[in-house]
This record gives sequence, structure tokens and C-alpha cells, in this order.
Amino acid sequence: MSLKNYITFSKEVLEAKRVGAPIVALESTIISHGMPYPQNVKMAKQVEQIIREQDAIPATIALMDGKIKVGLSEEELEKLAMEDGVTKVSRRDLPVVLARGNTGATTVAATMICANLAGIEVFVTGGIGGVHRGAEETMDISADLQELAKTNVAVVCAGAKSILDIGLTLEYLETYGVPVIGYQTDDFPAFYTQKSGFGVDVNVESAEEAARMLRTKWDLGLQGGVVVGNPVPETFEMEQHVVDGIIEDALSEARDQGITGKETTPFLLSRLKDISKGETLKTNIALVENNARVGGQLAVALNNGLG
Ligand code: PSU
Ligand code: MN
Repeated sequence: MSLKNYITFSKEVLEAKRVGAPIVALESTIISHGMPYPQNVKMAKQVEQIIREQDAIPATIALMDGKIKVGLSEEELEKLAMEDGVTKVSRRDLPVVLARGNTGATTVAATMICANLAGIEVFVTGGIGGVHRGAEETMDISADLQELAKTNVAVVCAGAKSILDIGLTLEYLETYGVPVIGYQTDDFPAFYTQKSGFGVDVNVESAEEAARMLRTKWDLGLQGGVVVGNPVPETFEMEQHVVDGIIEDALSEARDQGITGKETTPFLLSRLKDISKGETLKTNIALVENNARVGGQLAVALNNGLG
């Protein structure tokens, strides 16, 4: 079967492709496994709206009825947000869930693959997966990093959470040749806080500047993605010692309960929200919205040939 048998586009995205409008991909694991209902669906709609306000078209990606859906209806967003039994889909799960016709929510890795198949260069999310703390024992390294090594999509995020080993995550990205761009920052953002204490490769002042780097990388045939780290807005930033404390608690609960593999990240996110009495969720929503603004501008800049 040809590729087009596996992909369907929403009307809005199809029209954007037809006229050559800038498009921004959005992931769906953040909806199904990253946030509780109904905040998750509200966030998803709001993020789409912010992208439209930048004059770009949002394309939330998920797997349904044996198809990669690029652009979801409100009903489809609700379904992902509400239903139990939605599979978290990374690269290895993609063929399985599609072939079975199950409902799947795409992670950063799987969304990059689908975006690339759909011809979309910019993807907005909250945070990327990375090298987990203790990976020297567990070998738990997110497939997101391998995808960044090989798939030509820019990922706009608020960095990585310190549930991960941020230093090792950045080492891994360096080894695989993935540029880590800071959006108006010298410091790689740590999701709930603006700074991780680790530097970025380059600090850009504008989306246009980032776009030029992306275009240059891809013009040179340098395969792979780019991380654009955009710090959480200051007003929503959490206090470092609070974040450190709740992350330690959540990690030790995960250890005690024997949580491993793909369950780890959703478990930790959910525990962080409960332990912080919802504070992490508020910050999470604010940072995704902020990423949507920058991601929309980046897609527009690339589309205008500024890159
Ligand atoms: N970080 C978040 N929210 C999320 C995720 C990460 O703040 O929802 C999701 C993303 O889909 C990411 C995935 O790609 O978790 C990483 O999972 P794993 O560590 O199992 O690769
Ligand atoms: Mn993992």
C-alpha cells in the first residue's frame, strides 16, 4: 500500500498544504497521558488557537481507525482526552497500533515521524523525553532522542524536566549531532523552571534566526531534528527547591511501586501534579501555550523563506 493509504488530513490542514501555508504539528500523548481531563482538551484547543493567531495552521496528530490523522476534529480531541485505553505510541508502537486500527496518542518521537511524512517541519510540545536518571542501570533513554537524531523536524519545547538527567540528555544530543537552540536564553530550560544550569549550543533572539539555522542544516543534508528550548514565562515559573522536592518524592514512589518502561513518564507527571496540588499542571499548560507562540512564528519564518 502506498503511504497515502495510511495518512488522512483534516480539511484545515489539507487546505494549508494546498496553498502552502505554514503548518505546526502537535503531539497527542500530552493530551492522553500528560494531563488530566478536562484541562487536557482545553489546553489542546487553546494551543491550536494560539498557533492560528500566529498565522499558522495547527495539526494535532494521532492514530485512529488504522490511519495517521493529521489535524483532529473537536470530537477526536475529546475522544483522546477522555477515553481510557488510548495507547501511548512511540516509534516502535506505530506500525502495531496502525495495523490493528487502535486509537493511539503519539509521543514526540512518533509525532516527528508523522509530521515528517506529512511534510511538516515544525512541531510544538511541552517537554522532550530524554535520558532518565539512573539510565546507567535501567537503560531508560527515550526514543525521542533517537528520533531527533534522524528525523528532520524542529521541536519547540520548554526543555526537559529534571525527572530526567538533563546533563546526560544534552550529551546524548551532542553525540547524535542535534543542535540545541535556546530561544532568548543561554541556559537550557528545565520545563518547570527557566534554567537547568546547563548551557545551550546557541542563543537566538528571534524565530527568524532559528529558521535560518534549521534551513541551513537541512539544505546541507544534515539529517535530524533540532531542539528549540523556550523557557516557561517567568510568572509561571516554579521555585527550584519546590520542583526538586516533588521530583524526589515522585521518583521514589515510582521506584517503590516498580514503575518502569513507557509507564514511567506518565506516572511521574501525574504524581507531580498531585503532590504539587496542581501547580505543575498550571505551569505545564502555560509553557505549552508559550511554545505554541514561538512555534507558530518559527513555521511562518521558515515558510517565508527567512530560513
Ligand atoms: N513530557 C511532558 N509531557 C508529556 C511527555 C513528556 O511534560 O506528555 C510525553 C511526550 O509525549 C514524550 C513522552 O515524547 O512523554 C516521552 O515518553 P518516554 O520517556 O516514555 O519516551
Ligand atoms: Mn523510556
